[in-house]
Amino acid sequence: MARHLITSALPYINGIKHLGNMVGSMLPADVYGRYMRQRGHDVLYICATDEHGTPAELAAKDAGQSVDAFCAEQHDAQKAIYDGFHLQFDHFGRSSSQQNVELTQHFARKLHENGFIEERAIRQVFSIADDRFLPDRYIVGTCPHCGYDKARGDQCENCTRVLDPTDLIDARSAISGSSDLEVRETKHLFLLQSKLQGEVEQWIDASSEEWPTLASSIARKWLTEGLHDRAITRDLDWGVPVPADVWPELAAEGKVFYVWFDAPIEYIASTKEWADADPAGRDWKSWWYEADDVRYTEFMAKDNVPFHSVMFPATELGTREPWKKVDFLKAFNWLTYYGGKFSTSQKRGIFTDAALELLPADYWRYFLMANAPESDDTSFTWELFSSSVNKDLADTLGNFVNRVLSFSRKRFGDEVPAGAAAGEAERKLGEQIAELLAEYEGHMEALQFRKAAAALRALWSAGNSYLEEKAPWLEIKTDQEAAALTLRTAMNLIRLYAIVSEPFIPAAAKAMRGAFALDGDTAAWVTADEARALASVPAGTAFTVPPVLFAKITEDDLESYRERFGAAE
Ligand code: B3M
Ligand code: ZN
Repeated sequence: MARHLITSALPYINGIKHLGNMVGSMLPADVYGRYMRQRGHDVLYICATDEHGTPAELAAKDAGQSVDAFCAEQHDAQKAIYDGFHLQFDHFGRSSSQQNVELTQHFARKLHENGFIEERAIRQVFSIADDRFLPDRYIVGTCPHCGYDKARGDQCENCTRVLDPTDLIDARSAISGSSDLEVRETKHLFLLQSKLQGEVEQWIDASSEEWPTLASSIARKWLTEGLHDRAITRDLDWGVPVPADVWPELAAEGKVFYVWFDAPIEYIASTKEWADADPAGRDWKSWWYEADDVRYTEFMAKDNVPFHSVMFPATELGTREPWKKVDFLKAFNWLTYYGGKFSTSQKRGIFTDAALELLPADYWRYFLMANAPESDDTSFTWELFSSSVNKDLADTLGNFVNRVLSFSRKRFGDEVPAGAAAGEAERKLGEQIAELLAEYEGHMEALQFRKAAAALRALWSAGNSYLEEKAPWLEIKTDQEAAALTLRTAMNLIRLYAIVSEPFIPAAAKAMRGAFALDGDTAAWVTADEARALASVPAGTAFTVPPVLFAKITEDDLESYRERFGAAE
């Protein structure tokens, strides 16, 4: 049994996230975590809300709340939604936790001791209209590299290049829109990434080989551009304070650490939050410190790759302490809405809260993973969504389950019928299911989710082909025993589907598994032999017929969704 540490990019605290945010981080992490748990591994899935930085401050101000109260409320609101999507975090923490303050300050002290932090006077953008220094994300302007006119002072989300605010053309305050900006001198702490370039390159060479190209190519691009020393403090009221014992002057000025310095450290701190809830039974450090027995997989969207593949490992290396670095970095492209960006402000696209109001989580989980933006962007359209869920979930899986159980109950009662002994058709089916199962497992181990969903569909389709070929509704006219065998075999397929579908559609999987009264039944994975035999549900097992698993989306539904959420312009 291996130990698998899984983290997904921390959603910013401000605002309910849209589906694109979830499909590029938390959802695939959950699918993978569920699968690894069912395979019997020791899994720890950690996430948290990313609560520092100007976004939280400004959003709290707009909400007329203190930042802490705003963050506490938003954290719970987001967590409730993720519970609705059946995301099984072992802990969903908060980057404003005391554990993160202590760990972030510890990292800063060690980096300082080892000569990787330096105090420098810099010229920073000050907004007269807002009477404050403007952190990078709150300076917007035109990107000097690609001309994108909504580039942020820290990164251009169009060409993903990392920027400094003074690079921007026609810079203006994102708070007031004022371009009445001036550059003033102020002191900040710098992480001397340039001194760690060689070590980071060595680490990337040694560890990024198996990463998806999307992740390794972005990491290499950033390394090729050269690691620049980066300011890791800000003039904000909200954030991890600079420790006064090391930097008394900056602490007295109320400087806090840059959100991207403390946020990745929250992966560790959130693990400590988890352990602090049960100190006798949980050991947070064994997952992160000298954790050579742990395999660490990260999930994120591509714009987060630079910070995770270079800056955070550089920070860990600079402490000269054995903190666990990522083993596999799974990065995703974007989910767009009819080819355009989801937008909170322009209310374009589906947000996680609205999605759950419309349809159960399984519909979204399946569609998003079966169409995950792995090698390219995926454009969400209502037409693609409805055809995918109607065909795969309602027709192929749901219909199979309902017609097998309903027909058997009608003709043979509430117990799995015995019937004849398995014949050549069942042997062939068993071989086919075992092969498809192995294919599915291969894609899941490789974190290829679209391919895994395709293999899962093939498993569901194999059951339908068997049913059509045997046609128990015809067999029963001449050979009851044959019809019973077919139905018993199909019922064993239903239980197998319940187990192997759980990572993608946990609620429907639970309903399928719950149909059979099997003592001590668990979601433990199916072995190849069990797949071949298709006999885990013995004759005589009592069963019930669950409600229809997936109601189809109608044309009227589609019309109303397009109306409410917008459609192709
Ligand atoms: N809060 C997600 C984003 O850029 C950012 C991830 C932090 S992970 C340490 O939207
Ligand atoms: Zn750009």
